[in-house]
Amino acid sequence: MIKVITYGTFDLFHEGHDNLLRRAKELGDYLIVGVTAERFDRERGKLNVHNSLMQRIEDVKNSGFADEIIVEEYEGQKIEDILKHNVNIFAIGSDWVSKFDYLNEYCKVVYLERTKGVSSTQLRNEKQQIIELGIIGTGRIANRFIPESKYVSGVTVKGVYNPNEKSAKDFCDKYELDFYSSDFEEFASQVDAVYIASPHLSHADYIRKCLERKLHVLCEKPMVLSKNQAIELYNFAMEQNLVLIEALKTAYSSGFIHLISLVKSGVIGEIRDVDATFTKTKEGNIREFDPNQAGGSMTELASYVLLPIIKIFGTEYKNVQFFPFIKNEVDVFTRGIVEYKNGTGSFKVGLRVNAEGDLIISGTKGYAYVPAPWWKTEYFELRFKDSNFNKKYFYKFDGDGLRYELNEFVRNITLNLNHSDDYLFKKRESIAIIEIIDKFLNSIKK
Ligand code: C2G
Repeated sequence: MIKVITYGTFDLFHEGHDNLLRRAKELGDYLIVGVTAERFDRERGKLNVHNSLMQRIEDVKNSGFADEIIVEEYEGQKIEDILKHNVNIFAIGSDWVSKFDYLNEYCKVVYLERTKGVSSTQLRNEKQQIIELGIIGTGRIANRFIPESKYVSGVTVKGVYNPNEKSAKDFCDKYELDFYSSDFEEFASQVDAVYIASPHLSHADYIRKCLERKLHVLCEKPMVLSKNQAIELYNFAMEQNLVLIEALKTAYSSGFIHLISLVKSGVIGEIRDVDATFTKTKEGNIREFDPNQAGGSMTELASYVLLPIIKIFGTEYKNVQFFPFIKNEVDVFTRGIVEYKNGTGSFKVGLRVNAEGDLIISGTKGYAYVPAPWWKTEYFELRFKDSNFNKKYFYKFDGDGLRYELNEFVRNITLNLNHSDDYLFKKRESIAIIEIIDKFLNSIKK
């Protein structure tokens, strides 16, 4: 019996896929089809897959050509599959010519002519309206956002707004955008969605104005500094059937998502402590040290360190305590403890202090160790008393990571998820984090 294997995402199953599977099957007697897992696609930079793994498997099954369907989960799996299933032929479309020659060592490699004029990308673009995005603000983060946005399909950055016309114009020229404006109405009328990258205290007002003008909003963290305001704005977005999400890149990246699901599955037992640190050493007369612009370590960095705590222990904490070091009215360092019924969340944030930026999740059976910078989760270990059971996990965290939050924003708009709470970062989690920052700000008020 001649066994053939082929792989693919098979998103929005089309004629090209059907032709490929038919010809692959004709090469032998038994066809195995490997369908890519969501995580694997994200890792290899395919962020825009529309159909779920279940749907894609169903589509391959319905083609009637597959004798067996497997899931492709990681780099290097092809060799293992070929050996495990005693495969004779590896077949793949001609867009991959020469890329899989290394498999010749294990079986015959056949590149099948690709069907012209049809592709998942083209179908995705046809199905998906391209979202025209405007950026509010022209600071450091806005500058980092533009190159990242190129990696996300279904969205294009059209223009920029800054009340200071010169800053808007310079930014527009630098990135060759279509337009700039210092007039909010004019700006808002030319886009479908906005990314708010302005200073913290301006967020709430901009969000409200954008939602009133029927624009979806992706807002830098912390979205706002008051719990009530967060609830009010999320509700307003839902009433308007608009997407509003907080741009916290870690929450949308595959390494972090997997870490949380592993820990929640109980592999390291019941969790007693989550200890997260994020510090920087900043100098100068910058916004971060300005009390009139809500400067300080907590407003700047607490969204990150509270994320794993809230994700693991939930939003119902019993108490929270802060130990800040304040200079010129802003906390340049804060240690905090969030108390839960069965454990604690500990964190350290600082703008003028050096500390190891790692994350340790301690459980009754073992612990998870994520080295610095844990907020760009590329690697972590699960460690146990018997080190033979230790396990290492590797991921890709591309670029600055801002592409992950934008990708989630586009996915939410395209799939109309604003009512479902099917966000990777839930509204109630975002609200709980904002509430803690809110409590902190009140605690240091004179
Ligand atoms: N294909 C084709 N004709 C098209 C489009 C796709 O023959 N018009 C083929 C591809 O060459 C591939 C298969 O259909 O062999 C699945 O295509 P995709 O779903 O785009 O998957 P891909 O990203 O190519 O994944 O590990 C994954 C594999 O390496 C391939």
